[in-house]
Amino acid sequence: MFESLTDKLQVVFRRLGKRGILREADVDEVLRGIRLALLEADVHYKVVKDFIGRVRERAVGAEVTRSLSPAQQVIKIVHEELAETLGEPGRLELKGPAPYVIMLVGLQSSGKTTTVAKLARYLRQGGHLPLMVAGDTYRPAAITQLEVLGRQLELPVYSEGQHVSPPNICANGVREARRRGYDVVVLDTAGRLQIDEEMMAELERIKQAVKPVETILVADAMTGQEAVNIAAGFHQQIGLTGLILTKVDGDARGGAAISMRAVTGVPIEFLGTGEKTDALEVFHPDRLASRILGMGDVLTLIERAEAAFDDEQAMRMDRKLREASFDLEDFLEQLRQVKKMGPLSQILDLVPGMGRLVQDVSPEVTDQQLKRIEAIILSMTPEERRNPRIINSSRRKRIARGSGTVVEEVNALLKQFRQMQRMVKQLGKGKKGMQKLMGMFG
Ligand SMILES: Nc1nc2c(ncn2[C@@H]2O[C@H](COP(=O)(O)OP(=O)(O)OP(=O)(O)O)[C@@H](O)[C@H]2O)c(=O)[nH]1
Ligand SMILES: [Mg+2]
Repeated sequence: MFESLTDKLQVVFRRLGKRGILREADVDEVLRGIRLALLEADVHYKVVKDFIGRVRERAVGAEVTRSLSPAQQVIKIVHEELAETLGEPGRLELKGPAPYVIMLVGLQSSGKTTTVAKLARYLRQGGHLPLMVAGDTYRPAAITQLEVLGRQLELPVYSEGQHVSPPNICANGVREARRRGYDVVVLDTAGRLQIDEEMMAELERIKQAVKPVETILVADAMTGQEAVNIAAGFHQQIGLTGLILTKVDGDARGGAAISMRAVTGVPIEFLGTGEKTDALEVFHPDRLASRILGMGDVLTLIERAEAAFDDEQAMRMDRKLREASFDLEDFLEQLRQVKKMGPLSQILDLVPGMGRLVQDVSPEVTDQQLKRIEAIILSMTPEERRNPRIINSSRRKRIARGSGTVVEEVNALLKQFRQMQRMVKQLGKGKKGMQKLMGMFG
């Protein structure tokens, strides 16, 4: 699922990545791309409109964070807003006196019966004693299907055959659970091809009879634009507390997930990721958002960059660079910031395109080089660091000895530093110190 949406967004972001500075027109272009990608993934147009509006507002008015590039900033905003749209992490609300009743509803073949078994299994793992109730009397095979699953899992199923009304079966099931000490009851209900009055009325009666703590809509992730009407319909008529999306392992375009949560306002609790009873994932909006954007790695990098660089420090460096008063002390400080982000090899791997560029360089070598550069600078006196011009040949020899390196390496570093200073002056404003430095190593 989400593959094509992910591909399209990647194209949008790749184009963005090449921009040094972000103008309003760039933001608009990116947003057009995102909008199109979401619509093509079957996200409801109203949801898309809302989403784009929020991203735009933040992207245009965004305070410049010095630790991130403009492209990174937009990706970060899109990611956060997407996670926000997807809601909170899934959590079953089992509150009040036991037994807690969880009622699953949904259209035909959406995966209700399978999900009843998945949930029962999940609950047992969490230390609960679940009882499944066969509340679908319309299809003869439905009861058998649940009983088979119960036997597979060695979990109890309550059924009364086909000739008792579903509200009665469900109420009896809950009574049975209370009598025998089961603390959670998971109800399977009948599905219809589409929403109809009769089905809704019966679900309503079941709800009245058993007072569920959770009424969860089980919906097929493959449902396209229809998803919105289905979710809204169920929510208006019987009142939902949560959603479970099934068949997420299929090739759905993913729009349903984004839309259904947005129109109902109830959380997505779980994702069904396969036919087997262990194929159930607790829902995490930020993880799904990363998956949709296909940018897990970039997001990790953004987080690390933010953690490693505080804004104040970045601002100070920026000022120094502009005033060309950037010296080896500052260089050392920047080096240490880069090191805080993790081994250089890993950082480079995380930067799109970079991993491929430096494939030939052994990662140990790069990190080793960083350490040697640090040792060289540390062997200088503060005076030398502030004013590298004074480092004559006898000082070079001393520094090489002190850092366990050779004079050639000291020379190379000083040359590199002079080049950098020149480059900094040429670049002037605009680009940020950090990026310039990263460029040195790239
Ligand atoms: N790949 C995949 N298949 C699933 C998933 N959940 C359910 N299925 C399959 O979807 C089909 C329908 O599942 P059921 O659990 O019988 O659906 P239902 O909503 O109970 O159907 P009715 O009772 O007829 O309304 C079955 O073949 C399941 O194996 C899932 O997460 N992934
Ligand atoms: Mg069923």
